Amino acid sequence: MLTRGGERSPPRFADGPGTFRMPELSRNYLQCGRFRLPVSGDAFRPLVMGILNVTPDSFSDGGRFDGLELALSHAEQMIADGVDIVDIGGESTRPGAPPVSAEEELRRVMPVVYALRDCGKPLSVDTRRPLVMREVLAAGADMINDIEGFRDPASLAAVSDGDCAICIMHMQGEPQSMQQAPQYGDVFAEVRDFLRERVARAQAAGISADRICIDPGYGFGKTVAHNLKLLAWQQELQQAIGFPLLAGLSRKSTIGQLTGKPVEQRMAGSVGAALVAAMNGAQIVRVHDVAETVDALKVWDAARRAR
Ligand code: 9MG
Repeated sequence: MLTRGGERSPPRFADGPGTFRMPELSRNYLQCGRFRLPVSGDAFRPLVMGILNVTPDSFSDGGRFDGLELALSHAEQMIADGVDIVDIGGESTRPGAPPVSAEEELRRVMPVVYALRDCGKPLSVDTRRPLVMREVLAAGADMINDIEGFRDPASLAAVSDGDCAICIMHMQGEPQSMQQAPQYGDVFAEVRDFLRERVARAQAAGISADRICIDPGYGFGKTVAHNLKLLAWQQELQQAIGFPLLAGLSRKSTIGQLTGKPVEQRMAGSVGAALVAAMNGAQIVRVHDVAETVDALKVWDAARRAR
């Protein structure tokens, strides 16, 4: 299949999806602020990023964690359950969600960052606002997860100094309208080319390769068919770019459409999706259900090591 740049989509590995290959990365670790997380080599096992929404209408927890106390007890539980990274978000990214001001986002997120910064786990903040990025990094955050892929030059400038990790995600459109009519010629090639270009820009802005991870952005301007194609080809995507890959499918509408389940009954489907993502080359999975995902990944990791 020819892509716009004339490059062919890579052929699927002969042994098919689900046959794990150790990623070819220039470094065995992701530099994540105060932490170095193994992403390849003997010490590697898939990392679990736990979602800590601090929005009143959070995507799938019905706003139960909008208070500081509830957010902290949720984080404590995730840590007890074996989380590797805590991802704090103060703006809902679900399709159709209205944007919030930077001030409101800071009001939601900052107390949580201050309260958790010595919890022993890397803190990621999911934000697309340069002001929020600067403030949370100054307060001790280790990673910035930007659903806009750092397209705003001010966002790149906000993260270029220091040693925080960055997650560059692909999204077609804006959260408010992205699911209205997503369209691609070749979704694999378009996502790959976008991520490659953004990685190059990040490196040109002075961000070293060991601080960067990529994300196909499941559900962000993509139909179920687009998401499935990316998931099936995800290992090839990771290897085509050569950076650790983060996959977030937890409780998303694709899981709902595949299982026929409402959001509050998507745990098993989400654990299955995280497992498929890890088997297809994700180094990090972003999930709501930490304990269940950790257990599922332990089983797969043990089996892959026995081979
Ligand atoms: C904030 N957020 C919601 N879904 C996400 C996903 O799939 N990846 C990343 N990096 N962030 C996400």
